Amino acid sequence: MSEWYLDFVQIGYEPKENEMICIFRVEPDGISMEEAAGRVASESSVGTWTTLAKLPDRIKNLMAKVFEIDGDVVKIAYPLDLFEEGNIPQLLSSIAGNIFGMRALKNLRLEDVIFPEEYVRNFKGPQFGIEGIRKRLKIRDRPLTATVPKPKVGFDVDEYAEVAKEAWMGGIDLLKDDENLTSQNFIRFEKRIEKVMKVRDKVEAETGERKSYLVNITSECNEMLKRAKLVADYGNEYVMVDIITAGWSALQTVREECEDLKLAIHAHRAMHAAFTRNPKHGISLDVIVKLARLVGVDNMHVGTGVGKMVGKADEVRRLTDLCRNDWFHLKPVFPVSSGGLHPGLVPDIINLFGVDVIIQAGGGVHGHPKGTYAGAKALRQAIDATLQGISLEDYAESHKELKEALEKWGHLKPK
Ligand code: CAP
Ligand code: MG
Repeated sequence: MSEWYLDFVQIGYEPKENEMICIFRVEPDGISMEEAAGRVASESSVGTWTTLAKLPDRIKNLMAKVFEIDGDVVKIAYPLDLFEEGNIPQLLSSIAGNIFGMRALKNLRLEDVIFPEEYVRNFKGPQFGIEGIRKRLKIRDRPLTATVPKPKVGFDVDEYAEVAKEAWMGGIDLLKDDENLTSQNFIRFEKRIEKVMKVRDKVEAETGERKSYLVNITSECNEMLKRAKLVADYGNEYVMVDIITAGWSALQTVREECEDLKLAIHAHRAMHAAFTRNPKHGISLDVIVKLARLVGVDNMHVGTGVGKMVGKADEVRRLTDLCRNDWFHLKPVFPVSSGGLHPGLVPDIINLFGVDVIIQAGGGVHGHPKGTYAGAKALRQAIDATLQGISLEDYAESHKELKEALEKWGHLKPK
């Protein structure tokens, strides 16, 4: 076995302040942990499978260094010159590329990346941040509410606009397209946004409350830019992007465009579980959330801890902290809690997140026995009760929509 990989192992090395640190979970396949760790460091920086006839000293300075091995956890320091400023695809091609396919490993998971300020400052980050969103929507001191019309796809434009009206009139702040609703032949994007924005204007006039539309522009990149411009023309505040299926390059391009268009970005993470949920192999959501905040999304799905999707409370708490903590110049991201939520789970969500959260309920609004309008009212009533420290049951005595929601779902934690 060539000794080459062990050249990338320097246990006890002190990373420089401006080096990037990756934390991996490594499961070797028939080789030592040191050898496996060295191969990860080599393949993700300058090396390949064998020693090379030439390795100029200058390039030696670009070698990644394994500096800590603790059980199956390996820490690797990367010289910053390995990475092009502001280029997420290139970053991932390095620290999350070939290494996942090496036969020398049974499993590999990228658990975390510690970005030095010198790298972070190449990114704009969120355009608005939590404060900026609250200011734009004139909503203070309470969670924002969102709903996705359900069935998730199938309505035509008129039906969809009707659901939007019912939801917004019932008190929902943000109407959200589902992740797989874009511009199907029965609900073309241009027609949908024209109709929904007319409804938005009417409902704002009637309720005096700000309403906004998380409109899904996910598509080929140039088409996304076209759709974003149309969204801005209608005076909407947001676009929504399925950031994993659309891809990091597209997200960076959309972020640039949204700076000029003054549009906030709602990030849906559909497909993340293809590589995040296996604890032995893949990439953690911690890394995904950090990348999304670097690029500059304003809202990010982080799970519920009690709903239908995987993701326990401690993970949700950790991801929420990554959205909202102090991170150099970057504004905080609004965490979105979604997936099997309904009024009966609102106390759990507010207990987990506090008020700086967007609570999305699709089925939990449109599945209300009395329909969307009542479902929206029930969600807002559950939030009001919780913020006043009143139990849902007590509050339901004088709020029939909440009572009806509790009769159907109680405090059910759906699968
Ligand atoms: C929720 C949802 C969201 C999930 C995504 C859905 O609908 O619209 O896409 O929350 O999962 O399609 O399932 P319900 P996550 O409110 O009806 O469950 O937020 O974990 O990324
Ligand atoms: Mg959805």
